[in-house]
Amino acid sequence: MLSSQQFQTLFDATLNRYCEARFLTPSQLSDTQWYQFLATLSHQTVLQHFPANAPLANTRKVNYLSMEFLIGRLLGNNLLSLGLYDETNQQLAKYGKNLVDILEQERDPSLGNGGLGRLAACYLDSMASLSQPAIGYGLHYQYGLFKQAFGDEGQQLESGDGWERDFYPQQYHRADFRQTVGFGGKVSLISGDKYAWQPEWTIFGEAFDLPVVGYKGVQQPLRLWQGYSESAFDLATFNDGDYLDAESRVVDAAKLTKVLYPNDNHAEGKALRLMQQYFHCACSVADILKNHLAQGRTLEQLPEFEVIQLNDTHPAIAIPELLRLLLDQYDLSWEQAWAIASKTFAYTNHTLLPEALEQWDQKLLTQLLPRHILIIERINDQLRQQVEAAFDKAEFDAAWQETAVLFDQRVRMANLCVVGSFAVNGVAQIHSDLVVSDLFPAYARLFEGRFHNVTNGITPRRWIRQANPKLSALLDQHIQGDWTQDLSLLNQIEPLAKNPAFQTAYRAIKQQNKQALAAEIEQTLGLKVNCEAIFDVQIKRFHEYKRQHLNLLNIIATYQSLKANPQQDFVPRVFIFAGKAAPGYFMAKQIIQAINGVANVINQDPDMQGKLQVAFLPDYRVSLAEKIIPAADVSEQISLAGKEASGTGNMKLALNGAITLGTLDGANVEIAEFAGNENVVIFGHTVDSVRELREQGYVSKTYYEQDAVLKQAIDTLADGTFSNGDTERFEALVNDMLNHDYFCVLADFASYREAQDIVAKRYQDQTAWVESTILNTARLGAFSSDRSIRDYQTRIWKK
Ligand code: GLS
Repeated sequence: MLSSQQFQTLFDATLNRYCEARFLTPSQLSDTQWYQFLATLSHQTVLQHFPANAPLANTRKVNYLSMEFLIGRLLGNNLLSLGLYDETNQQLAKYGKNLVDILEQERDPSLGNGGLGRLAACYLDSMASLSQPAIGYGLHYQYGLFKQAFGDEGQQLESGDGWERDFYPQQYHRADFRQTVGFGGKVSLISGDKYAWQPEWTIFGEAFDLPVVGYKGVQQPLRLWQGYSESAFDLATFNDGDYLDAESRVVDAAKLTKVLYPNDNHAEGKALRLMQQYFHCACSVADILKNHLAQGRTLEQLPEFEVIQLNDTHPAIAIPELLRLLLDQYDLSWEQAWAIASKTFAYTNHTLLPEALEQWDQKLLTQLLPRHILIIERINDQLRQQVEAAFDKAEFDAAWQETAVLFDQRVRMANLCVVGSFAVNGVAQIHSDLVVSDLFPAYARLFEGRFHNVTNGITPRRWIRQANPKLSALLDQHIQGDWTQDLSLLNQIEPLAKNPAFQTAYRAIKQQNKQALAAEIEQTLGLKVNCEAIFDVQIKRFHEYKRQHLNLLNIIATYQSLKANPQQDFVPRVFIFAGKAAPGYFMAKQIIQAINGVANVINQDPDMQGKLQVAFLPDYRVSLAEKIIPAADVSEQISLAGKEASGTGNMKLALNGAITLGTLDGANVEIAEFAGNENVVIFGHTVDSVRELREQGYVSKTYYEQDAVLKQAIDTLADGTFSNGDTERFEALVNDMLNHDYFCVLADFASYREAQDIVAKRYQDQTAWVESTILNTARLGAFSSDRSIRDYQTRIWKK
């Protein structure tokens, strides 16, 4: 580590060089240039002065394969981890600059969609902080998740998010770590279990390493692969005179890592996506094997030293890829290869939604990966024998229907993962239980001991220390020990929950954070919000199961009630939304547009000023989340029970002192358990009662007909009140709610409104409210991603 003096010297020398190269003096540097300079300085400091990871005795090295790493801005986080945040600020002050402003210059590398990608980033942070040897493997997308804006009619507009990957200062291009990846072509049997694959075309993958800097820990890489063509022209084809076709291969390679698929909880059955997945896996598996063998270890020792953790099914093709290499390149028998692979992979399931469980068309897979399909068929045959042996004749059909990897001309990737992994885990207790009871009961019988739970977590470095510096300073004052490294220490503030001085301080911080967010809202939307109001926050992807439209119906009903009865005793509210919808997800986009339509009317109504306001901030991303979360009073976690695997925003918000208003879904269940039922507000149907509702034949219209408040809310959505008289704009959404409503919004409406009343009543007693929010911070230390990583170490990665 650098001493303060050493850092100062390095800072001055690097700044001199940076300025000289540009013929500028420090006072002439723009904020963007200051950012570039600092990012380069921080990157060099990490590589030259921060220790790389060393193996641990009792856990294997983790190779974390994920198509998404939603890392967010790195500079601030890295300076904090290096212990150089304050020093840097002091150095900058000499030039009249402020670090917070400079950090705003960094573009978020948005290389993920939502919770799944952000979880991967939190886990990299925790693994580096705990010195768990690990490497993240992902793709170096040119465009991350699209930028979101809103059109005149409140509709979502998408544009490309160029994060200028080619100029990103905090990465290292390792052109020497080059892999060749084949596609298409023919397969021929050599002998025994060995085949030869002659791909039709090949492309290169080159690595870009972004160092992940652990808090007072070590640094290790996030390795992102980028696609290149073998050469500008495939010369053989060129000589044949078919050079136009040769050129099209060039496009294919560049296209491969051009853009992140913008889907969350939804599988896209496109060939390009499958190619991305295979490219990612082929590069990563080859790299893992190369590194393993370079240490003088045998192939048989692979599972002893390495684990390949599959972040959902997106990297599932890594399983047949490893088998292929072991069989065809290293001449192992099927039994030997299987023994190695099946002890190396572990799979995390992140969703039960059927539309998100990937299945590939067998024909497409055969065309693109002819050797892999043979391996998958072999896995399927082997599995069939196991299922035949374990289930009697009467049970077999049902068991096979659930467990088969190849079924109905489809390759079921979740099944491939379960069969090919030694451990499978869900991401919150209720979700892990449902994986066993609803998704894979036959597998649970077949592979006893394979299924686990590891409840998700979030890194306290980014989500408290960095995002909420004021709260962090208060915690520092009152907690013995470094809570950033051991979040269970937060329980030391529990005895202070009733302490008036502590309450005042805690509340003042929330108020200041609300003011900062209010300034952001005003700057972005031109809307002045009332900081005395409850800041009620729903920030996440737009998805019907997350039910932003339930929130919206309550807002409309509240508006109508205030219009009808302006004198009522009302606790002012600002409803804050942020989130993106997949560009192809029509219904989610309708919900976005409807919220904007309602916001427009309410915010312009003079009767509502300071009472009821709706702020929908565009372009939700990590850096925006960091601004909203510390300012929230209420955290909306209102998915239909059984649909949200875990959630992680719920953890960030609660730890920063927001009260969870939620259903018994995902990690809400555990949040309620730890915080205490009196410190959350739970409503709505449970997993069991949803089941009953469906069995009885759920008819949403009955609720509409029997509840005048609900009816009026839906009717005004339909009658043009919120769409400038356009009665068609929200037709699809209204029709869906009345005639379909798969996610039971109408069934939970009454209960949700009651819960909202409870929130308002509790907020009126500020002393009790603040006590409750303090207890949320004090009691939720278990939701640190450090705890999750320790769970992975003891339950899954152990040697
Ligand atoms: C998700 C789930 O929907 C979230 O509930 C979960 O918190 C997250 C991380 O485990 O994974 N699955 C998914 O496809 N996108 C997600 O955010």
